[in-house]
Amino acid sequence: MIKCISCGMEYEDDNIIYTCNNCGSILEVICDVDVSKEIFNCRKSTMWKYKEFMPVNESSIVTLQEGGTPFCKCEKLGEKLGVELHVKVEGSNPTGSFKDRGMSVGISKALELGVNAVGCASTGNTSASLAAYAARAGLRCIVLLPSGKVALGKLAQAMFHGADVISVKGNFDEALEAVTALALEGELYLLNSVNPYRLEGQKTIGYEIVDDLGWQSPDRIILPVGNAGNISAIWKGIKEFHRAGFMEDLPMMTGIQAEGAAPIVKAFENGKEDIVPFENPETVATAIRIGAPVSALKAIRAINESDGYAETVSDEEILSAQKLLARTEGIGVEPASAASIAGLIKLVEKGVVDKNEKIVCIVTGHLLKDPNTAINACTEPVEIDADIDKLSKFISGL
Ligand code: AN7
Repeated sequence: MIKCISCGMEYEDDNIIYTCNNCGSILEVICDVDVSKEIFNCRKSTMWKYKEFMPVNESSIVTLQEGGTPFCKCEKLGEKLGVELHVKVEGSNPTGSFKDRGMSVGISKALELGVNAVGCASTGNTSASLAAYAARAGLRCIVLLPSGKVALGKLAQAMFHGADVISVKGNFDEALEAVTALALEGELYLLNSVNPYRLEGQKTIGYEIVDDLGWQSPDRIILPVGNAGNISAIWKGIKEFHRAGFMEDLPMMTGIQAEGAAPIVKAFENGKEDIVPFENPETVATAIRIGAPVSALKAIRAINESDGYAETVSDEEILSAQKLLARTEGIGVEPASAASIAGLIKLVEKGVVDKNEKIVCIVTGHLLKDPNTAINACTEPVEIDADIDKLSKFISGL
């Protein structure tokens, strides 16, 4: 069953529907499961470990064994900031971002619905992931990308997996509007996160964090927010495990946006549930260069219900956090993902995060997604002859 989050209207699972026919609001999949957590014991560590909570039949599952990502305790960085820090490394998914979780469910659902073509608009990672899963399922894939603004690793993936890649003159929000219109015309099955099945995959990040912590909640989960699907999905997952009695406490959901693309932070600061879109969003973190997040209402509710927080970070803070995480803990992430670490640093300084809080930062995509930003942050290597004397002299002079 699918349900409208505003008016409560319900729809059958086999409806191809993205927003409520009655009021236009966004939808969610109702998940009503009664199992004991012991059923998860001894299962392989992928997101399908929690298959009872997934809205697809086992026989239709399209998977690349996504999920089960590293959960790294970061002692050095944590000590520096005075918190217990764990980092959930979503760049370790098959195509290098958390989007794979959503696409596994979304593409499985597409097969159940019998569609021929799938599509999305994307700042990059959604398209890379969709292209791979569509290839695996044998479906046509059409992706609309904001021209000139997609990081090269992601663009290469979308093209290499055989998607029809169209560069749209405009930003992500305009590309999303266009692809949504195509979906409503029946040209393709839309797999942006407005599709509630996508979020059913992504909610497993919440499940895994609780499982990773020995069936306990962290005090706080911090993550970057763009189109706002992920924070909404993770909160949904956490609430489901809480309702199932698998955990006692709940985490404060803390969303971080780039200063130049921060409609959710502005709404949070103004105590509003509605956002005012950023017309010309801009940030070095191109993944979250989004001005009118589709899941804003779910995200703001997640933040408020969980007594969480929303904060902005500057491009400078993002790039500096990206380097800090890479060089202190060995975890390489793309700029958008580093927003979670930059946000943590800022919230510690502001006193919003208490000393000794148990924090999980979600880093959403791999460093190599955006190779140009990584290369630009470094100096070119010096070229030297393969001569031991010259090399020794150079190394001792460093
Ligand atoms: C690395 O690929 O929107 O708040 O089109 O790639 O759920 O949108 C990507 C988003 C964070 C924000 N980190 O997640 C897309 C796209 C990375 C991302 C986000 C994205 P949402």
